[in-house]
Amino acid sequence: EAPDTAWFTAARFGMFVHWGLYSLAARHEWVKSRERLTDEQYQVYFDHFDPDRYDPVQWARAARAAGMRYVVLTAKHHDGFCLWDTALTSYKVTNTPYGRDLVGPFVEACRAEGLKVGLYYSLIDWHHPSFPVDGTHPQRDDEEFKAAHADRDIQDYQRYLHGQVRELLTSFGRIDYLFFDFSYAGRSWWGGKGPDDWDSANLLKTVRELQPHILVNDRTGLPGDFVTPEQYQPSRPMTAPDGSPVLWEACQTLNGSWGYDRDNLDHKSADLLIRMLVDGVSKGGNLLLNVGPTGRGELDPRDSAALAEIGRWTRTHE
Ligand code: FUL
Repeated sequence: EAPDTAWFTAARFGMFVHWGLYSLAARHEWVKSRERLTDEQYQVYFDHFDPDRYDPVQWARAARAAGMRYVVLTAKHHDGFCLWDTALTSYKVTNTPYGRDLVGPFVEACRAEGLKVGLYYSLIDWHHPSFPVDGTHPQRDDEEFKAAHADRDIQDYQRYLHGQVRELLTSFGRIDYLFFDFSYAGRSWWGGKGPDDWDSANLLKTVRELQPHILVNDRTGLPGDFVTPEQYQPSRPMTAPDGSPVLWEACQTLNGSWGYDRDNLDHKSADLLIRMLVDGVSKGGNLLLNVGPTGRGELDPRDSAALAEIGRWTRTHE
């Protein structure tokens, strides 16, 4: 069995969901890094994580009604918080007041709506004790912290990340798509990590053994099944370094932030979003449009309104 690209090309339009502890802070998913928050300072979001309005069926229906054919959820973002009941850390949803797995119900809801299922997994991790204090790390300016943590062993972290990816691909049935984040073109732009640090070659091998049909992106630092231009629309069909065509998917925010950003009013209009979708498809690409649900698990009404308006257009033109 080979990677299944047919559905991806036919799908054209998917929903990205950035959701985690940072949704409670409500001011960008990089808040821990941007504001140099310590684990102790960030802990308040963990202690209050109780998304009483989480309804993945509603997310999946909103995606489908917009004309989307797949959904990609951040199982773990850069802050390291895990949305499933991983055996490899206690920094997970089942230890918050909410106390239950979030990924399983998400996967089921997508399947029930006939949507393909994608997961996002951050290769960088601002919570794991063995992840080196790199240029993205919240404590990067804290000389005392850096000195105390200078001996962090990325090999140890590597085992953790490989184990977690194995869990994600063996606990929830068929997963159609994986979005790793991030090293681009061999190196990450901050901190200089690349495929050797993640042991990306073996990571990809494991992924393909566990789910041979799966599509994997290009941000392990090694080529994957598709490339991921971020917050820009390519001006022509994308190609590999040798000039051959590649599958591509532009990921786009609604307002510049991926995580729920309460006071951000810089929303793209539905008209613009539809033009971006059409423009991308005309160049052979997909659009992965992001929503940032609130800390309580609801879609932001501004996001829902944009999706509903796009849906009116897609239904007219299907
Ligand atoms: C980036 C991340 O740093 C952002 O937070 C977001 O997840 C985006 C899709 O990828 O590299």
